[in-house]
Amino acid sequence: MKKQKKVQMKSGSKKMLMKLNLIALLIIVTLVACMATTANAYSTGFEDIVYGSYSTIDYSWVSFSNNMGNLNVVDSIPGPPLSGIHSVIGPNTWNSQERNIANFLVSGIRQVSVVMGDYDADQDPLYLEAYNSSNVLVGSDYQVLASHIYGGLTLSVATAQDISYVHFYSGQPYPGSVFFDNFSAVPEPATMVMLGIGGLAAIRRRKK
Ligand SMILES: [Ca+2]
Ligand SMILES: [Ca+2]
Repeated sequence: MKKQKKVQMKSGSKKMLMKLNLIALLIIVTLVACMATTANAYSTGFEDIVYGSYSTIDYSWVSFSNNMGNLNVVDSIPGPPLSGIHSVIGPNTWNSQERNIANFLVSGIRQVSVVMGDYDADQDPLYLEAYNSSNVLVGSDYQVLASHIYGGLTLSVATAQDISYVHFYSGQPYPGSVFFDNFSAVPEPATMVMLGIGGLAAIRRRKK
């Protein structure tokens, strides 16, 4: 900011204008870099969690749990897009009410994606449901993993409202019988874009 004011005070010459353009370009590049970083703000493939059984799997930004029992970090990777050597599966109760849950510990989450998959044994209907802090459904995704597939599908939601938590699970005939991996969450991209536009507008005004 100080630099820009100094440049403006000397003003006049084409050189100075070029300098201003360069500064504007640098700011734009920085903003774009910030937005790109924000686009991948939070993610985990569970590679950092030791194999075992957990009532909750906790990160600074999210807490994972299952309404029917413990989550199990296992070495089952049926195929892509599951990846690495760690995935997670619930208690596998075959109860249609079994839900994996991710409670966000940070505010402003607007996009969520998760990979769910299985070995080829059965067809898996896959569900992702996003709720706001008033327990209102604000977004959902549904896909069916065919019975011959070794691997999974990526389910995602993007909403205009803040997401407080998501449920993700598989339905009949064997509810709960899928592994999940590569969970990611993106906070408020709209706000970041508005900040970027505001910054650019300020630069334009200064140049005039
Ligand atoms: Ca993994
Ligand atoms: Ca299954």
